[in-house]
Amino acid sequence: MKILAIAAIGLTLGLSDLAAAEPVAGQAGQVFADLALDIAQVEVGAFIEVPFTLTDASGLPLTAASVTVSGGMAMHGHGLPTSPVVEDLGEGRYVIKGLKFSMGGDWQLRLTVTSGTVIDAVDFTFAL
Ligand SMILES: [Cu+2]
Repeated sequence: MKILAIAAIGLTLGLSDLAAAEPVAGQAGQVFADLALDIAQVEVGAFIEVPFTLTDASGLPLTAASVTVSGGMAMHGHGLPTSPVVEDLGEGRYVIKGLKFSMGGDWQLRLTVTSGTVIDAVDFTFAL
């Protein structure tokens, strides 16, 4: 019985972890982006790096994609305070560098992804 209880707890934790790391579909449904950290939990004013993976509509890693980062606070009428860049780590893995959110409130972040014939934009909205 003890082992079953532990297994049940493990399953619960596993499911909630999966929910937090749910890939987000692009507007065109061609690209799915999975951020490795919860950007709603980052520190305001701190430079952060955000590793992420890209997969295509078949669930395969989207390699050698060109990715640009944009965003801002629509309610405040301003964009991002910095100009983040994306580095390609290979095998569908990438990292956003130089990203910072300068204040608390509602933010939008967009990854614009181009790879061959694939063009898509993945949007994230969150509050800090
Ligand atoms: Cu603002």
